[in-house]
Amino acid sequence: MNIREGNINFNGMKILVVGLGITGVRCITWLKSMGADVMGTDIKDMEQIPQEHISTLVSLGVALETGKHEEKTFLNSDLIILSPGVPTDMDIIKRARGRGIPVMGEMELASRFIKAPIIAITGTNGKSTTTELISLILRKGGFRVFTGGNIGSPLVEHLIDNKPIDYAVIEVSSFQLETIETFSPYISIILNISPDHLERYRDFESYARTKLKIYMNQKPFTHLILNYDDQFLTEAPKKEGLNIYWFSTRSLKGVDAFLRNDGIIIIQSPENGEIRLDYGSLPVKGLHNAENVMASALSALIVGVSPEIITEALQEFRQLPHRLQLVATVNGVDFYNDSKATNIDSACKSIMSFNRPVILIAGGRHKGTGYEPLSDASKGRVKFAFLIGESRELIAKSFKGVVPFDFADTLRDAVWHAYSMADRGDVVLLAPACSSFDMFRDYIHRGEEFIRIVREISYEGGKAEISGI
Ligand code: UMA
Ligand code: ADP
Repeated sequence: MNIREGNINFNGMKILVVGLGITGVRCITWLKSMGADVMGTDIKDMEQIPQEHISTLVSLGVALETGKHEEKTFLNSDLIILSPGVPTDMDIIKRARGRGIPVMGEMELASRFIKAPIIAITGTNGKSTTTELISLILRKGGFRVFTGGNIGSPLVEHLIDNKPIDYAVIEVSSFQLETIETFSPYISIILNISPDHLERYRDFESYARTKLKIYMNQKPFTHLILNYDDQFLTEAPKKEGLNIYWFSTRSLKGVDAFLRNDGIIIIQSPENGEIRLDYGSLPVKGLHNAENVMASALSALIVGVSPEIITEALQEFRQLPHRLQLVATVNGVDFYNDSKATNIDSACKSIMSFNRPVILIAGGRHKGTGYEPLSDASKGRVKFAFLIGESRELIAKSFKGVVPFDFADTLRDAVWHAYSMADRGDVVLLAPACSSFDMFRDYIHRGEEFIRIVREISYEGGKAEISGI
């Protein structure tokens, strides 16, 4: 079997797609259109899989196995494609590999057929923001762009669209990187690496090493953009022949993009000029977003977008929902929704973005990482914390004696209590540091609930001075 670029013959090939989420359904749709004999399997029962997925698959005439993964289904295949959420170390997958059956992830599969250069963004935090920033700048610069990957549309979506593009700008998760073999971006970015997903990885090292796979297959003279303030990245083994660019919010020397003490960002690309930006005048806030801006501007300079267009696009960019999003100001109290702060580092960055008292709402499903850094970041900044969800006892252990806190049984209780103790000028911040699955469908559901409760407060809170809703 040869499924390398240009040499494809899926006709009659028996392909098993594992996982019937968005990735599985879109993979199956494309593979069917290429003439493959596709089957889908999902560990969930039929009724638990979204109805629209099942309808699509039934209308495509695809054989389905649900509620189980049978060994014979795997061993009878010519090729197995995994969705990112499927653990790659399952016995059944090992046995298939042992029989010589190729197993690959959707990103690896799709990237083999994509002709346009890929700009790939990974990191523990900031991937979606940076993916959207780069896409906006490139589009403003006149390029045709596909935006996708972990941000929501699997890469295979572009193969289904089949529209001409100049660049594929894709967010790449560590799960997707686990199964790459030849995936080779033109520009890759690693924004940062901090502990996350320890429910899937043995330890921090194995999670962090997976992130480095993003540049391992890159061709000479292609580009790699890294965070100079991240020790794991400065010490990581590099690949010979790549153009490496560093950005920093702490160092002024030895880097290609930096933030000066006066708030001016300088971004230099040896070939394509320099940008000076008054960071304070941009709509995005916080040191972490300065990093995202630097990484985005560096990639845009590399592909030849002019400094003027980059500056214009950065001025236009609006914070994505559920990321440090100002929801409303009620009687002088600002409510910020950072529901996407699903790990410790992003929640710390969120808290540190404010130089006024914060009433924090944190907690949710524990992801295996200790809360001491959260307690350190909160010290002196968080005047009170309301802890919710499964992890509240664990967080409480770290906060004890450092940050005053109380438990709340629901998000609604937490937000109302937070408001009742807030003074004018305070911030009520939802930055959970945990995933949402104990109480909500996902982080979007959690963020939307927060917004709904803030709305309730602004309506019921008497004669409120309200802005933002
Ligand atoms: N499943 C099995 N067998 C298993 C495990 C899972 O059949 O052993 C099934 C589940 O029952 C479920 C299906 O697989 O029905 C779900 O597949 P999936 O988890 O890969 O989810 P998708 O809907 O395909 O979405 C995936 C990404 N999800 C994950 O990586 C968990 C989405 O990222 C991504 O947007 C989408 O592909 C398109 O590329 C989400 C995410 O949470 C947002 N990502 C993690 C993160 O950002 O931290 C990595
Ligand atoms: P990802 O796609 O990697 O989850 P997002 O852009 O969706 O990243 O942001 C996720 C969370 O991380 C939000 O809480 C956001 O405020 C925070 N964040 C964004 N950029 C960074 C960064 N460079 N470093 C740390 N935290 C960040």
